[in-house]
Amino acid sequence: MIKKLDKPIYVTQPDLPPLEEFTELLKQIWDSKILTNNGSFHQQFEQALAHYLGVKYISLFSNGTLALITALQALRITGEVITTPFSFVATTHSLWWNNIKPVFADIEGDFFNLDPEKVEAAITPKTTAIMPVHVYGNPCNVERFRQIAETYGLKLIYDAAHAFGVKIDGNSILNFGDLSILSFHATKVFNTIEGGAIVSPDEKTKKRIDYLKNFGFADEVTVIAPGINAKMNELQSAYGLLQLKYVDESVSKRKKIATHYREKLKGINGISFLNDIQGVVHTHSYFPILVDKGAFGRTRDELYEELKRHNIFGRRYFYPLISQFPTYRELPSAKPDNLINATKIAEQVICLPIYPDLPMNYIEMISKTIFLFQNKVEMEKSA
Ligand code: T4K
Repeated sequence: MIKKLDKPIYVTQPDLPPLEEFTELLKQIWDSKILTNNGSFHQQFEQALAHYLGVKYISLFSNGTLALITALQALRITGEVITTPFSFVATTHSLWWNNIKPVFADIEGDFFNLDPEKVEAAITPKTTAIMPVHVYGNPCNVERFRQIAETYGLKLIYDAAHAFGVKIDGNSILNFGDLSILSFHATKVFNTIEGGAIVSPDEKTKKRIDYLKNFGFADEVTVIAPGINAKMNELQSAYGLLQLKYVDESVSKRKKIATHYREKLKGINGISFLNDIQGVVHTHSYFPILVDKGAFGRTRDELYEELKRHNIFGRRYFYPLISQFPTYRELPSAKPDNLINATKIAEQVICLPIYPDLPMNYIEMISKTIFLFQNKVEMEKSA
C-alpha cells in the first residue's frame, strides 16, 4: 500500500534562477529604464542563446505561438500545410491564424512524430509546406523530410517547442528545415516565464523575422509588412540570460530521472516507454509512458485517475488529438481512420512528472503506484 502524498506532484515544475542573481539584473533594468524593444539584455541573450544552441541566427519572441505564426508569415506560406495531429493545439492554430488549411497526416509508431511516407502521400497541388513537430524532443526523420521538401518544392518548418538543446550527430536539431520554432514557456526544459524563438538559416531571413515581430518596422519610417508585436521584453531576456547558466545542470538532473523511471518501470506488464536514440543528445522534456489495456488490465484513463488519487498529476499529452477539436474535426484529413497510429497513441499515453527538483524517491513511489495498481488487477483475476 502506497500512502497518498501530502502535496500534489504535477507533470512539471519550472526551473527558477537564484532570486538574488535575478534581483541584480533587475536593478540594472530599473537604472536604465529600458524595458523592451531590443534592449541590451535582449541583445546579450540572443547572442548567448545562439552560441549555446549551436545555431547561427535566432530571433527571440514573447511566446512560441507567436513565433509559429510569424514563421509562417515570414515564408509567406499560403494554401495547405501538412502537419501532425499529435501535438499541442498551438501547432495547428498557427496555421489557422494565417488562413492556411491544415492537412493532418498520421504519425509513426516508434517516437510518435509525423510519418514522412504519410506526408508524401498527402501532398496535393495546394500543398505549400510541411510542419512537423519533434514531439517530446525526439527528432523527426529530418533527412527524409528534407528529401520530400526538396523533391516537391515545399517549405519545411519545424515546431521544435520540445526540442531545446537536442542534438543529432553533434548538430543542433534546430539547424534542419527552413525554420525551427522554440517555446520557452514555464513548463519547458528552458523557460523565460513565457517566451519563444525562431531559428533562421541566414541573416536575411532573420532580419525579416525581426521586422515582422516589431510591427513590420525596418526603421523609424519604413514598415515592410503588416507585422505583429511579438517581442521579448528586457525582464524575460535578463531572466533567460541567467537561466542559461543553469540549464546544463538541470538537463543532467532530468536525464537521471528518466533513467531512474526506466529502471523502475521495466517489467511492469502493459507499460512501455521511449528509450534514448543513439547519436541523439536528449534533454528529457517529457517522460511519456504507454498503457496497453490488454496487458495492463486497466485503461490509460483508469491509471490516470488512480495516480490522481495518490496526488500524482501526470498529463495525457496529447489527448485529445488536435484533429478532434471542433475547429478541425470536420476536415477530411481529421478522420480517425486516416490517423490510426495517432488515435491509438493518444488513447494510451500519460506523461509522468519530470522536472529537475523531483526527488528520486518520488519516482520510486510513482512507479510503485503503477506497479501496485497492475498487481491489484492480477490478484483480482486470480481470486
Ligand atoms: N508547439 C508545441 C509542440 C507546444 O507544446 C507548445 C506549448 C507550443 C507550440 C506553444 O508554445 P507557447 O506559446 O506556449 O510558448 C502547457 C503549456 O502552456 C504550453 O506551453 C505547452 N506547449 C503545453 C504542452 O503545455 P498546459 O495547459 O498543459 O499547462 P498547465 O498550466 O496545465 O501546466 C502544467 C503543469 O505545470 C501544472 O499542472 C503545474 C505546472 N506549472 C505550470 C505553470 C504554467 C507550474 O508549476 N508553474 C507554472 O507557472 O499547457
